[in-house]
Amino acid sequence: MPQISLSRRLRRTPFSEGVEAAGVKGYTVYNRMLLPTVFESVEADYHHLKKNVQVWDVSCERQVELRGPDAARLMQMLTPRDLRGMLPGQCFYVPIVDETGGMLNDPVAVKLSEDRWWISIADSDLLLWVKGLANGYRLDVLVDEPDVSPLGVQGPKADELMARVFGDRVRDIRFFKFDMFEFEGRDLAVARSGYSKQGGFEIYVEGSDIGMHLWNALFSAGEDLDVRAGCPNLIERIEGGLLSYGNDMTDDNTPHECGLGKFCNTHTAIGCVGRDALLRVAKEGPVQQIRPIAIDGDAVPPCVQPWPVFAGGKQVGQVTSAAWSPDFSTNVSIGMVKLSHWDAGTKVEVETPDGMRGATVQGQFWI
Ligand code: THG
Repeated sequence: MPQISLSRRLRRTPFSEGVEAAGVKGYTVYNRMLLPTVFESVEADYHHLKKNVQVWDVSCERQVELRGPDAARLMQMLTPRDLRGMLPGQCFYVPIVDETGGMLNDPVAVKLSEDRWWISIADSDLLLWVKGLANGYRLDVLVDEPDVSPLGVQGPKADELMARVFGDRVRDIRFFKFDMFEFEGRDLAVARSGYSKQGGFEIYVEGSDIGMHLWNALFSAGEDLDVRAGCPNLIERIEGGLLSYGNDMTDDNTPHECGLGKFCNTHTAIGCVGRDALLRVAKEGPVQQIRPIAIDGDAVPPCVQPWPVFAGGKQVGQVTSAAWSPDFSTNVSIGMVKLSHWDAGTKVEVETPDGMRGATVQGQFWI
């Protein structure tokens, strides 16, 4: 197979040295930065994540920082989620939409203070859209990408490992909240969040220089916990229904099609640039929506192009992420399915690269 050539344009991270010493076997590119995808094997990594604790280099979740008197106003322009009740110390999963109501990103918004926010972005160039709005509307706000690199600590033993490095106070952090913790004289935001359903934390590492110090501190403290380097796991995130921007949805989809309607308060999100468009589409309701789909047969190959979903000889959707699940003994997948066929239990066929497979639309994700 051809290799992807490295250069300055493909950014390394403050933790790349540790990731490579840990024997990373595969990378993807995310926000023009390296993101590990495999250490031992996707299956071995999956079993370890569900039993132990892993340290994830998710530096590629870059921050778009908003700083200044108009920061909160700009943040509300970006999303149909009503942010008026959000307090400093909270994180919100927020759909970001354009003027047509199309999804531009699905980041975690972090409210540091009234006039300072981080947008922890998925894989799209959100910085350019945000700078464009700030300048076009002549807002009093600075928009840039700070030297902040999230480090994930995920898995059932995450609390124990984090308490050893940051103290027992980390155990008190509630889901999607953060607090400040000192490491080597630096104050770091530590949130209870992360791209897995196994529980854990994200440390927003401010200053690349301390990256490897923190990486090493976590591995030293967790030797007896069998702490390993890990990464977002394809199987686990499909089982849990965690969406991947660019794979499971694009700017052609509304938040409602993505099942993110619960994170929209479009009527009260005054100022959101996609508000009028979303009010129109939300009134009709979506005609296609993200669904979990179980695909029959043995392990499917990786889904690198959408797989058409058929019923009665007609295309009724597409699968965009799929993997064999050892724990559920089926192929788990995420697809976009038309309203006529999205009810739980609906039988469909999926055209995979190695042939047609029977499949069943599920009522809920596996975890
Ligand atoms: N953490 C941080 N930044 C990120 C991600 C992250 N940026 C990129 C990417 N992940 C953004 N996408 C997601 C997708 C899902 C979730 C978070 C970010 C998520 N969802 C939970 C769920 O669906 O169960 C909870 C959402 C909620 O209830 O608020 O966590 O992972 N920093």
